Amino acid sequence: MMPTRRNDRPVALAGASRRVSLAEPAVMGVLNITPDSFSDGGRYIEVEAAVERALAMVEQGAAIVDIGGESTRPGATPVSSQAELARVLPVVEALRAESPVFISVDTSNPEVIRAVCESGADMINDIRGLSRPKALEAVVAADAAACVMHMQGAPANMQSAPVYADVVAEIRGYLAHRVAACRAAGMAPERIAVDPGFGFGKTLEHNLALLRAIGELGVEGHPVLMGVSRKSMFARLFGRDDMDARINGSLGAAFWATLQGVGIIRCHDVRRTVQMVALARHLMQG
Ligand code: 9MG
Repeated sequence: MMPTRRNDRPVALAGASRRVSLAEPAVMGVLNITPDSFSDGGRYIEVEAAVERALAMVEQGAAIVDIGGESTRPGATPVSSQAELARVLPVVEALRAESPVFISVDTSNPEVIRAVCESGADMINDIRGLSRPKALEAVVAADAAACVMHMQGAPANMQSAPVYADVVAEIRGYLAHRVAACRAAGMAPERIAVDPGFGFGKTLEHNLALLRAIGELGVEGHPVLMGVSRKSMFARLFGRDDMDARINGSLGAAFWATLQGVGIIRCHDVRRTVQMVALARHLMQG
């Protein structure tokens, strides 16, 4: 498969019963339902508060809400499928009852995939690229959309010593390989997005190389999802670990990603990111 050329993102990402337009980058708001999540700090444990937060992100311009019940930060310990389901399922059900927003669930577990799709989730965002047994089959059976992400190692150890001969080529190859597996399993092309997995088994230099190349990192016909929001790469880059450094870096990356034709931007700061996308789009049109 040919690498995606700059700015040739597809027109939409489709789930079983809903589509997200990619005429401009779709902003995906992060909703962590984890006690140890690095940004929300477990504040949205209660279902009502989680739904309220999701609706606020939609009001701010999020086209997709990404709900996660297991922390994926470096060093995080895994939780059981039951615990993950108990966190995310009530939120998916309650949000679906309140809103037609495109709902994504960040999970790798087939049991969770089946249950959330039955309850109205449109997309599975899998940091493990649908590599767990039965995960891909569960997505196909639900006719859901999916984002397949690259990760070297696992969250518990991924940042210990990541090594690549050519990070851009290797990740492009991995994404093409996972897209081919999804297509072979029966997924329609308009259901599949790809993600290089910033910070998942990557040093700062790897992340910067990927960000630089993001316009040519995808697989033809499939949108690229970028997730750099508030990541430690910006604390390292700027030599200071505070929220300003992390947010400023994230917004600069969102601006760059828009110029480079990225399809979906995953973020915590929805309003600010929407504004970055709008500015970049205005400049591109002018
Ligand atoms: C769940 N999650 C955390 N970071 C992520 C990223 O960069 N991409 C995707 N797809 N998911 C992420």
